[in-house]
Amino acid sequence: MIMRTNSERLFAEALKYIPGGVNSPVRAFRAVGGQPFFVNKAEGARVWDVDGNEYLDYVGTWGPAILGHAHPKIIKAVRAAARHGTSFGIPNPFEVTLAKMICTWLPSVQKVRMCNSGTEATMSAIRLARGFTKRDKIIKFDGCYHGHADSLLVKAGSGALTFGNPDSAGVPAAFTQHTVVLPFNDREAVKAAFAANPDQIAGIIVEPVPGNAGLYLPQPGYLEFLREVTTANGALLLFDEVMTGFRLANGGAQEHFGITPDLSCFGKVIGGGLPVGAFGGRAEIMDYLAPLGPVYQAGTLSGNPLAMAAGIAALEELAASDAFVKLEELGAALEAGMKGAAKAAGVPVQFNRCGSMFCGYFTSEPVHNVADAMKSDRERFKKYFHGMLAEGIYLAPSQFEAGFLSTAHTAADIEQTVTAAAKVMRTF
Ligand code: HOZ
Repeated sequence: MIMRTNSERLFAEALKYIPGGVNSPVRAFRAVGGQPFFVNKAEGARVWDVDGNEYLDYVGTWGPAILGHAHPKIIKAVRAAARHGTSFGIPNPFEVTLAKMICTWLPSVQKVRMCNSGTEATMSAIRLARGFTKRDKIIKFDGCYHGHADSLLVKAGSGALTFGNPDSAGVPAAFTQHTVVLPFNDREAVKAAFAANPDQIAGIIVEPVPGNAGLYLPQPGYLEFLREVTTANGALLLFDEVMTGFRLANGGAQEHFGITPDLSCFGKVIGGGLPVGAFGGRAEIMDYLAPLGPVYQAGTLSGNPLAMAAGIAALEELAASDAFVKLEELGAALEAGMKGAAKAAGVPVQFNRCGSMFCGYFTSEPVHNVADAMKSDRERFKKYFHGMLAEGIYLAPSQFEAGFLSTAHTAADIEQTVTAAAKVMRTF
């Protein structure tokens, strides 16, 4: 029996002062029941709670920790930067270095603007796409989550889907009237939307590998189709690579699938675990941003020296190591192990994976979009989540989130996970 008395005490206190006791809804365990634990320390692939319990972590701070927690090179870089000041609101050299790295590794990105979160990145990129094309409508896909900006909080994934509020209260209908929501992996729906809205669609925003309703992949040719249909209609293609950027490859999903979007959004990995976001793309589009152009976007802490230093250290380490080879090997081992464990236990599971991102759904049918994802047995997921937690393995506390591997995970960790999953699924 795992004791979490310190976490329980802290959560009771947190509930008095913080709505729901958490600063982001997905942390609250409400989809799986129970209470969140409070973390004291994280290192490598593991986190320790305030009661001293150890967990093998597949949340990885929701994606950023691709090198594992507290990577020595990131800690060193942040310490060194902090000695010179934590924020200037004046340009600093780190901004130039990180911008150059992003532009060098992603050929589609000729210029990039830093901000503070993925939400800021997508919100700003949408505004830029509208300003550049002088069109109002955007297409997004059901179950994709692009942060919590008003115009994008329509049929959104992640916590919005988890808690049954995919269209948030507090967003006036007028703010979303220009957002066209379509099913993912459905070409005819996209063609019909363009036909119904001639010369009105500024762009399509898409997570190239949607990771906010669990994880499912684009069907072969689908991203190519999105590229073609946007170009043919004078619209922009926006890749939300907040999760996939520098995770599926140094050049993100666009390198992995060989697609060139017009604009891309980043976050998570490029901040090395510090708060960051960025959006970038073709120079002629990016130059529409203030101070050069008419589209306004700003931020006191944008380009923050600590976040930039952490991001540079993370990307340098990714480039200098065989990280993506290792992540693929670990991912393949996890996938094979989990499929084997499910089969042996006689439990229908769809284990979707792309590189170091994964999700298991408790359904016998393939999952290609959010409607398929909704067929997963969520009562079973709850049992699975708590069973794994009891085995010391921390998965995202929702069926509608992706799992993340890091280079700090080992073959032994995968074996431990598969053994635990087999044990838990045998109790179903
Ligand atoms: N995009 C992450 C969830 N899918 C963010 C985590 C959060 O919302 O707290």
